[in-house]
This record gives sequence, structure tokens and C-alpha cells, in this order.
Amino acid sequence: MAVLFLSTPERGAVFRDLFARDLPDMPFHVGQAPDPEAVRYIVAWTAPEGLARDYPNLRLIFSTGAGVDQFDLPALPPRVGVVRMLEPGIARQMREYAVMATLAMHRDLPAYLDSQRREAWTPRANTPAAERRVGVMGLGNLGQTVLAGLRPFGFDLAGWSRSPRGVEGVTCLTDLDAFLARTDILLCLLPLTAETEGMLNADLFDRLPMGARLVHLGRGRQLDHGALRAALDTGRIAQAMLDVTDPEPLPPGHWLWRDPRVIVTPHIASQTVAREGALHVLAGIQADLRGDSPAGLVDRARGY
Ligand code: NDP
Ligand code: OXD
Repeated sequence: MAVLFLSTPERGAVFRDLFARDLPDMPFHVGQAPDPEAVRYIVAWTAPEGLARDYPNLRLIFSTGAGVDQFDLPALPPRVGVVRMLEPGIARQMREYAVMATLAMHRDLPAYLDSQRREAWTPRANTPAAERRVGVMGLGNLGQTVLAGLRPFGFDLAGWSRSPRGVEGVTCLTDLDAFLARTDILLCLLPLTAETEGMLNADLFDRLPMGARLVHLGRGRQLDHGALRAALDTGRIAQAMLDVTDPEPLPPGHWLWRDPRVIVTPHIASQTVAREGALHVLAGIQADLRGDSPAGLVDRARGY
């Protein structure tokens, strides 16, 4: 029985030390396993080529990130469980970024950065936080953490999810129309699935109040970039902050590099903390060895 780690050697060293401390009898290989048949667990961002053939005894593949859309889930053998990364550093960093981005949208930061570049001293009227309706798509681990981070600012908070949820201080909705109609700042924290791909499109933007703002934190392929540009041009969306795009990185000359209404960051809202990631994987393997389900086991049919 062995673990195969397929990420950077630096992260591998952190994992190796913690495995030696907490699971000393489990062989831990970085990059390559001398005996692939012994591999029961893989830690990776994407599935290695020939996974079904080369690792006949694989039980679990642990994603090094929170998302699992980078795996071709239907192509994995049914015996292999997929586990998303639930280390707490990801949620902490997402809370920081989402608070920063929501405040940037609330206080018109893109417009002020543009004024500064144009040497224009142009104050705008501030809107009280209580009059700003903030809506988070996705009420999972990250959506709920972000909402908790936003609560102290006094925004009028709502969240949208597939199944009914209850979050303190948040209007939780499953009706998308009702949710969008009351959203001035929209944050997307949905996983990328067949249902959410392309969901941030013209039809959805038209259901937002005029002058709404968008913070996109999920995956680039959820956003129709052309529809965003059109919505910015009509004023339906006033400003946006995107941490994820399609493609990543943006190609040279792409309009998003230069549009003053948009702030783009290079998919850095959260980065897995190696030490906490190793503890999450260790706990998952220990659970599996006991015959329990690891935390973060993905519903492969649902896609998240
Ligand atoms: P979770 O699985 O914990 O939560 C997902 C939420 O989305 C759930 O509330 C779920 O609803 C909801 N949802 C999924 N599909 C639909 C749908 N079709 N309609 C309505 N609601 C839906 O995920 P996390 O919070 O851990 O992560 C969310 C995503 O954030 C990741 O998949 C990843 O893509 C992205 N991410 C981005 C990062 C970045 O740096 N930019 C870093 C980390 C993650 P329900 O509650 O009903 O199941
Ligand atoms: C993740 C990400 O999924 O960084 O962890 O996007």
C-alpha cells in the first residue's frame, strides 16, 4: 500500500515529513512510484495518463485544490473516489479576497483607479453598506465562509444554492430569479459542472438590477466573457473583479487586460497551504483505512 504525490517537489517535501510523522508505515513517493500496483492513494491536480491501467488498486485521488473540475470525472474508474481539498487556508484566503473584492466594488475602486490614471479628481457619492445587496452564488464551504466575512460590514446579504440552506444573517434562496433581482454585487463561488458552465451569461445579467457589480471567483468557463463586455457597455454591469478567466492566462491583447471597468487577478484568491493540505490528506487516508468516508469525498455524478 503506497501514496503517490504528483505536485511540486517543495510541496512534496512538506507532505513527506508529515506522512513520516503520522503514517510512518505508508510508503510515500513523489513523482513516480516504483510499484504502481501498490499505489492506493494519489495526490494530484490532474489525473495521470493511463490511470485506470497503471494503478489497478487505486482507491482515492485527492485534488490539491478545492475544485475537481480539472478531472475528467466520467473517465475515472468507478472504484476511484475523488476527494476535494478542504484545508482551512483555502477558505481563509477566499474570505480575504472576497471581502477585498466586495469592498472594491462597493466603493467603486475600478472607477477611482481609472480617474487616477487620467489625473481626474472625481468624487462619487458613497452608498451605505446597508443599502447594498450582496449575493453569493454557492453556499458551500467557501460561500458560507465568505458570507461570514462580509457580515460585519452590514451589507444586506443573500445566498443562492441548489438545495435549501440556512445561514445566519443571510437570506438563503433557491429561486434564481428572486436572488438575482435583489443582488447589487454578485459573487460567484459555484463549482464548474455541466449545469454551471456558461451560467454567467446575458440572460442572467439581464435579471440583475441596472448597475450591478460582479465578482467572479469560481471558474473562468462559467462566465461568457462577451456577455460581460456587452453588459458593461449597456451599464447593466457597472464594474467587475475577476480572479478566474477563460483561458488562463489571458492571451496578449485580450480586452480584459485593459478595460478600466474590470480588475483582473491571476487566479490567486486562494492557494493551498501545503502543511494544512497534507493534514487533510492524511486524515482522509486514515478515515479510508478505518473504513470511513474521507472528508471532501465528491459526488461524481453531481460533479462537486
Ligand atoms: P462546495 O462544494 O462546498 O459548494 C458548492 C456550492 O455550490 C453548494 O452550495 C452547491 O449547492 C452550489 N451549487 C453547485 N451547483 C449548483 C447549481 N447547479 N445550482 C445551484 N447551486 C449549485 O464548493 P466550495 O465552496 O468548496 O468551492 C466552490 C468553488 O470555488 C470550487 O469548486 C472552485 O471552482 C472555486 N475555487 C476557486 C478558487 C480561486 O482561487 N479562485 C479557490 C478555491 C475554489 P448545494 O448546497 O445545494 O449542494
Ligand atoms: C482551487 C483553486 O480549486 O485554486 O483550489 O482554484
